[in-house]
Amino acid sequence: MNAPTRSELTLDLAPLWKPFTANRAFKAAPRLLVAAEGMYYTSHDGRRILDGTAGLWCVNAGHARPEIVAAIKRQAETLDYAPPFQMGHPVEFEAAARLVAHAPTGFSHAFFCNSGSEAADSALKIALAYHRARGEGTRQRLIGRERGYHGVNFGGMSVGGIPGNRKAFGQLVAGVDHLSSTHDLEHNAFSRGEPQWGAHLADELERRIIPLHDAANIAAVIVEPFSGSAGVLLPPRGYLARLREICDRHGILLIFDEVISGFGRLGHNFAAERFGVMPDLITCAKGLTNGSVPMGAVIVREGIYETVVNAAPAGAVEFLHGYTYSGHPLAAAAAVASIGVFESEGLYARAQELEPYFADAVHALRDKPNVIDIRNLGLVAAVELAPRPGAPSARAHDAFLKCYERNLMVRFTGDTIAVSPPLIIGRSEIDTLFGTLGEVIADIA
Ligand code: PXG
Repeated sequence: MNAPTRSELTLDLAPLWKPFTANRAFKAAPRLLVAAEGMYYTSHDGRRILDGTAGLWCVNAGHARPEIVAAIKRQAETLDYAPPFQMGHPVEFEAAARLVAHAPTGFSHAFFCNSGSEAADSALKIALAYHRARGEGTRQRLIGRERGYHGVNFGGMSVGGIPGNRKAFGQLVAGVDHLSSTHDLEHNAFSRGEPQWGAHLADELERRIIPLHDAANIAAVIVEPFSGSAGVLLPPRGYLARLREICDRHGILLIFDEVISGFGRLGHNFAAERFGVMPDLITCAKGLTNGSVPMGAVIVREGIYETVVNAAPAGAVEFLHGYTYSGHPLAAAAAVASIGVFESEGLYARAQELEPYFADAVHALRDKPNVIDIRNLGLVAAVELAPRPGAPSARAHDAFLKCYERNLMVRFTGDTIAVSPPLIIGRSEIDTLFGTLGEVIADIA
């Protein structure tokens, strides 16, 4: 690998406006990744960096998988692009069939887009179109949850509940309400796996939100099975099942945003299977192509596609929604190859096997200074630190920078450090990951 050293970095950093990044601080001290293979990145200053976050929760099978690279290359040479509207190409159909087969039983159709944000907005629109097609067009309200993250487009941002992501952006989509967050350190700190306390928080839907609006005006509830971006907030035991029951009682669609939780993160194809709770729609992205080519999808339960499609006159476009790059040939080829790798390697079973070891390793950090909570499930974990007085998130930010100096990439949000490695991680790499993180937490105390 020919990674440039820091002194060879002659890039002009000025013209790029970086997303979700402190641009000025970053350009003053850039962190560039120039290559990746398996569990490791190569940094621009020539170091091997252990990928503790599967990129950004997406490279579940590890980097530069030859099968996926070859599929993308082959596809680019054969058919680089085809219009998705009123035209088709074989690989988008193949990708849909693979994805639906990979989805829980009862899911029948996939709608493609290019990101998790687009998947969230597409799912919300499908929910509205479905109710309208059934003659229940009054069902327009959308319910999200505090601290939820459903991307950055207006629909997903509006049902999302991370204050900083919303407050600069005006009126948002009207008619949205939020359930309370389930995160509660007083009751659940240092839970191993699903926390015990808090299933009753789902009852808010029936007790507080439905009476405000009348169920006949509510289209859908959207939640992440576990919140990733907000700092790995796990659902209390029984919570998702209660949400399901209440939605069923009132004809409300339940959408699981599985952009992070899908494709093996919890040791199952989708978190719906891990929790034994089936939503009506699943959004996914990230792991769908192992992070290699942008792609998102909405997968719907049997009956939803038929209802929308059959309500339109013969020959009419039934759902006026889609993207120039819906089902893009390169993305579709990457999805087929990625699902192929996940399945043929039994990668999710491997994640299940590693889960207890991974859990022990993260919970061993319990006595490090300033640690106020540790959470884990599948191959995802979080260590929450006490904020420095007057400087929220500074401590976790320091931990992130110090880990990177020590050749480890982690995520931080607020004062929580999140870890979600590729599912190919080995035990010794788990030791290195949490060993380094533990040293760093002690050093910055
Ligand atoms: N839904 C969920 C649950 C996500 O985690 C999105 C939607 C949006 O996906 P796109 O592809 O539009 O980015 C996400 C994205 C973090 C972090 O800090 C996580 C995401 C994005 C940015 C940062 O953990 N997840």
